[in-house]
Amino acid sequence: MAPVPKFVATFLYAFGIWTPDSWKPSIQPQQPLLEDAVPITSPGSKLFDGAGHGPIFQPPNSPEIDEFICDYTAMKGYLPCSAHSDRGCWLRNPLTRSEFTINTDYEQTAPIGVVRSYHLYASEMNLTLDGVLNTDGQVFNRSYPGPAIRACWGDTIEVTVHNNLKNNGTTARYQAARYISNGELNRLYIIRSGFAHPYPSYHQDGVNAITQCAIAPGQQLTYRFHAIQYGTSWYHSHYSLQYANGLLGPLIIYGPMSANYDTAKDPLLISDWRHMGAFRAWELGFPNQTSQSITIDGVGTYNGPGKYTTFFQKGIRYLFRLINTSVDTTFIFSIDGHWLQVIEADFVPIKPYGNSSVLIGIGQRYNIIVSALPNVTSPDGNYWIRTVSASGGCARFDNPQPDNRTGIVRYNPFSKSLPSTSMWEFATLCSDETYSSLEPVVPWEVHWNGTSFNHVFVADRSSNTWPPYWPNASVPRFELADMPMWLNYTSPTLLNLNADFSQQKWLAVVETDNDLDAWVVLLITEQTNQTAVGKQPLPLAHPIHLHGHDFALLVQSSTPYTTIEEVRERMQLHNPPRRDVALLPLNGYLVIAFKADNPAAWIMHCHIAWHASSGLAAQILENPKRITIDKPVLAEMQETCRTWTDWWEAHGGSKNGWQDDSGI
Ligand SMILES: [Cu+2]
Repeated sequence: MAPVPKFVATFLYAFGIWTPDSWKPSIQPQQPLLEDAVPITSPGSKLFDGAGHGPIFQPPNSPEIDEFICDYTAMKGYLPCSAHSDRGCWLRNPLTRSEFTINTDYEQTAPIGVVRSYHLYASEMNLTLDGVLNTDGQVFNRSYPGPAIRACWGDTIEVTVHNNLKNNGTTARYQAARYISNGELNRLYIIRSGFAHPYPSYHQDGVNAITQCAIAPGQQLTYRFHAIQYGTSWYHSHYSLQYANGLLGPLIIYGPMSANYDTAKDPLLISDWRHMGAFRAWELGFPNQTSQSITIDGVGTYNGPGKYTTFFQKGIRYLFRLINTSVDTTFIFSIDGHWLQVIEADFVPIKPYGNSSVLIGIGQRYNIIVSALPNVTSPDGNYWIRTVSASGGCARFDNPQPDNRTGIVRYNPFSKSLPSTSMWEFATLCSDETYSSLEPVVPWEVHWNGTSFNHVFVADRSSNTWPPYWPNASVPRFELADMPMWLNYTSPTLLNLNADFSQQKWLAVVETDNDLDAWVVLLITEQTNQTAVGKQPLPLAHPIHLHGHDFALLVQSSTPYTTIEEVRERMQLHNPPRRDVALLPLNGYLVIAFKADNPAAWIMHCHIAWHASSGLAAQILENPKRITIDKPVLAEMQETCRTWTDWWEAHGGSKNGWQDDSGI
């Protein structure tokens, strides 16, 4: 596929129209490097007249063959300042010396961008990602992965999700259209006093039964949010197990980086993959909830080395965006003979550190820079890219175990041979990157002197058989809050702020007496009390994901929780690592903290999809008294609920009780 000619891209961009051809550049070897970012000036174009307004330019960290542009028309007097020798700079006003850089506190200020509109169409599709047919695929825009949603730092993103799903592929009896909601967008806005934002966003998180009702089949819903953070993420359906079937895609916000690179690769979505749809596997029970293959960027090979290929030119520094979109697998990414420089964890730029590999939990993202200067010689110039499954229960593949050689770096674009390189030696333990390595560029100082946690969550296996999952008997029940979570699809939390939540133990109300600077501190621990009645341990590492906030990781302990005094001795308050997914270590605990400055209902869940379905999740209802729902927003929410409830009742939802799982 040829690159989209510039005038076409401009047309698409200017009218907010998006087509599949505009986002998926083909891989072509030996591309010329991008220059340092300079404004595009094209005298014939009104959009690009270059006079009297701020800069329009191609972001330096978009992929090599690309026509995507950042439009900072409103940033009068500013120039782009990203350069090969200074990727930390983004925009600078030479007269006022005001600038937006890697050191800018993005939670206080962001550049003014433009509104970008995307449309996602969910539908069924047969998928043959690894050479084996899966007839239960569910995708956005007839593609796996779905289209990249892209924007520049400070843009407003509008995503309209159209639910064209016809059936869900569970069983013939239960074949029914299901709704799609669009999660994982929440980290892109934080509502703060004194910080301008064009739209209220507390209802834009896209979690069914928490921030909205479902989007019924045939319906659509538009999400709007403000990209005050930048970096690498993904979007996915948050309805039950839908993302396991393919409803996901990358989400990239262009901005500065904490180390220098020359050019960027496409985002790499790394995932486990199954030949059977997730709803079918769920119904068949635990033995069937396994994976068969590994895909990179949607490409894999069942029982053999993968086909993903990328090309290097010697001496060039490449930016990679790694995203683990798995259902059940923690991956360790490496490239034979190449050292990695890690520069961003989730949405948080960090001080660069080097490693031979990087461990990526489910839902986590890392930006890395790879210099094309291998430290071992490969005669044919080919090197394996590897995605090794972490050990200790952090992956569950059928035999034959998938090949960890899932991609190839080629220095010679004409070579067709397979690499003969050896893997770096590294540990495969299922534990996050070293705590002290993840040092954010923009620091947080956490102030906490409490004598108790705001809430304590214990991850365990429960003997509860309520709430009613379908099929009721055969699925395990996990819990974070003394009861497996179960969400009512027709009644989202945000429309029930005054309800009595006492029976919903998975919902934690956090109130800070209107002090938006107060820190909320949560303990999340594995169940290690063998005598707890009705509880059993869940001895695995769990990737715990919080919506609505980056959290400071005050303690990440691989030894069991003892006392709060021990926590106070161990916790790091000065610029701790922060992110939005952290591995709860096997038999250990996490202490996380965030400022209660984003009042809304946020979900916190294990990102192993089977575990979330089994109820290993909780809701944080943050300062509910500060949540005011504007009339138009309320009307839209109620309309979404009305169309969903109509559809749900018409298809016997409440009567048949065919909600498969926790709801997420
Ligand atoms: Cu889990």
